[in-house]
Amino acid sequence: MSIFSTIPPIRFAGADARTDLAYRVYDKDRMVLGRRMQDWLRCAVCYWHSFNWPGTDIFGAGTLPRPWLGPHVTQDMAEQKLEAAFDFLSRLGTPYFTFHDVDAMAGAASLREHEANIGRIEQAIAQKMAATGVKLLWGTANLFSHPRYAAGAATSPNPEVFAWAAAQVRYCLETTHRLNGENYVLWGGREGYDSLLNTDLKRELDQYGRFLSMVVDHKHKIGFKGTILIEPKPFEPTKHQYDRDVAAVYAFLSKYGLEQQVKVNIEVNHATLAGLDFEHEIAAALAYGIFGSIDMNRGDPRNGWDTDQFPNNAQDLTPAMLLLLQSGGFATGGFNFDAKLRRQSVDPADLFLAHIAGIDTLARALLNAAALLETGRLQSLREERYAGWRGEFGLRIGAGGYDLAALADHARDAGLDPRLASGRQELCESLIANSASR
Ligand code: XUL
Ligand code: CO
Repeated sequence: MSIFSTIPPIRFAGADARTDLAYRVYDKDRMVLGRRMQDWLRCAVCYWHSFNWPGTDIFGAGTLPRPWLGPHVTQDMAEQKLEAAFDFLSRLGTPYFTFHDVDAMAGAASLREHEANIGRIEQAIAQKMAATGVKLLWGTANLFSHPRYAAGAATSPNPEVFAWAAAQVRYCLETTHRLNGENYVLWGGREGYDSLLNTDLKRELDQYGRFLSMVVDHKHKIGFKGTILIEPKPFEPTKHQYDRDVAAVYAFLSKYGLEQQVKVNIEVNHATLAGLDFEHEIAAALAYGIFGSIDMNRGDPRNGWDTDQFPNNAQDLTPAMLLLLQSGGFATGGFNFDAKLRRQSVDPADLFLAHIAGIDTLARALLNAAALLETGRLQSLREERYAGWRGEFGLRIGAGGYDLAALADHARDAGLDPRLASGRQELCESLIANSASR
């Protein structure tokens, strides 16, 4: 029994469903381009917003019924939360969940207590996973809420804080490993600065590189086969976060020799906050070979903070879905709903309605993208645009057949006079606009 027990299991009922508590588009076994919808999307529910957030904001108290929360979370409360979370997950029917160490476990004042409490909840989680078949997409350690992390975790000016962070990551990575998690995420919420005046940026980056190398070494030592992921975000809570976007993460990884070891978890609204399109971040990660997973949400177009809203616009997401499909889909990643309710959404049904809408939005974008790919239009427009590079001249440049002087001489002597060809941008955009799913 939990606050979610009055909600019936959510099933696919098609466009004419008679209840709001049903999927209208997401039909998990429907085949799309040779793969089940569920296997393309690999949806996950996050523990923190869904079960660990009482509906507070910076001006107001909690509004949501979350009887298992309080100033000090006991093991009983943590288990009550777990019961509710898995009741919700099995009714919603998503294959995965994600969690931070402190979301799931009883509160702890010392590292000894922390180690014991994460171990106790791990056992209870393992039992719930076995009973329901729900799997772990990723675990992560919260290295940003406690006051000790106000000046950073790995990038703290105090090495004792670095050591605390190392301990938390060790326990959480090992727990994630034993729970067969498919990835382990590090979001550097405090790995950045509020003022450059008191910050040694080079030192902090070196510390962060050292920390991440230790995490990667430990992963190999314990035989964790999942993917280590960094989640870029430009700012909030700090003024500047070192992992500001995919390109910055790639530069950091390659400086510390970790570009083969670590990938990225791209969050929609973090891209927006960085002034980038979500699909840009996916394309960049694919280009650098570090695409891992996605945190699904959206911001509000009229403000610049992290509102973590559920997605509801399939057309907006279609370009990202095209990239995902063309790259062959997730390896170990998935779509994790890092999204939260609005404070007035106080009914247990609201958490279902939010996730149903988000999942149906993804399913619609998936169908749109698949239908568009099947027509081959976008692919052929793009191929045509680069046709010159597949011709003899283009291939020769690409293969290093000219040095700069030789190419200059050739361009001059051959009297090259290239003409601008249409980019067909409006046509491409109209193909997206008209890709509404059937
Ligand atoms: C914060 C955020 C985090 C990470 C996990 O903006 O997205 O919840 O996903 O720490
Ligand atoms: Co996130």
